[in-house]
Amino acid sequence: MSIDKKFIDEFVRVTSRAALATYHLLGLEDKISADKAAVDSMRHELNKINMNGQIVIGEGEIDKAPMLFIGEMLGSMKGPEFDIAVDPLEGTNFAAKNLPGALSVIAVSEKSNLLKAPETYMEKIATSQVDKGVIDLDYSVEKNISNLAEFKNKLPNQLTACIMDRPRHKNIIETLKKMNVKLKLITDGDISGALLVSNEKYKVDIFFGIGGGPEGVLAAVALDAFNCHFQGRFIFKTSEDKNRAFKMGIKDLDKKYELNEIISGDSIFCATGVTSGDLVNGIKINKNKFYSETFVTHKSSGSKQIIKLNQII
Ligand code: VTB
Repeated sequence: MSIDKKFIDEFVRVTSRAALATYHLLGLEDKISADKAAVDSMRHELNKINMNGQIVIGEGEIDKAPMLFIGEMLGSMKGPEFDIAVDPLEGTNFAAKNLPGALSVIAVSEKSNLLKAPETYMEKIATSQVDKGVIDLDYSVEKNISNLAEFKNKLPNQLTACIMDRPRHKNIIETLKKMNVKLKLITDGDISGALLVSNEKYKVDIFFGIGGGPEGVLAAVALDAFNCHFQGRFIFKTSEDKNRAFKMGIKDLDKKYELNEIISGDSIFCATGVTSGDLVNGIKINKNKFYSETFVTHKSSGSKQIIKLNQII
């Protein structure tokens, strides 16, 4: 079974409308309202689709999130069964400050094919397609960089690594500097950061570091369509985190997830630009119409494209 191509347009509509909903709140330094606008819009649009959709990654658990909570059923309940992961506003800081890189993101798989990621951090590594054993989350930074350089027939100083600029990454960043690897230090938005390895035009060879677990799973769906390499491992700090993950079905808390254990089968990924960034441009409004750009992948058809739309508001 695969996901019918017709659903691409439907999910692009969902993320482009959510991006539009947030557009009006850009630069107001109000992360909560900007996120809420995207969530409300996304839920409204998802419910119009002829599907049995279930949120597996959303705004949190039912007691914490009034909508798009994990387990929530969406759609007309007539149609195929999907697992749905959403990040209605990825980069809430970007939106609140009207900075580049805010996105509205959704990933959809056939039922039971998407990893349910708890709201915790994830250690991640992503590159373009490499031979087995070249890159591994368990290797040192040095080993990954020298292996990648050898694989790409380059020197370490000809490689670029993308990583979130956080104190927790001090050691990785120091090592990369010592090896003369070029850095692309991002302040937020590690879905986009990870996706930069999907095409040479972005000039990023490797993505490293610890960011949100849900964001890791969302990025993995698109990276799977590009046949990229991705591994992730959740990081649980408190016993409460661990219990919650256990209840969600994660038995081995230290497990290193390979891409095919995060997403299997067919999938659709859509990320619409709220503000312009590395992947796509942001929403533009002209009279009664809005223009949107959406980064889209559909695994089974091999479709990978930026869908540009002019829609009536
Ligand atoms: C991460 C990253 C996201 O927020 O979740 C980050 O994956 C939070 O990490 O893309 P910190 O606690 O270190 O800020 C984002 O950057 C979304 O803004």
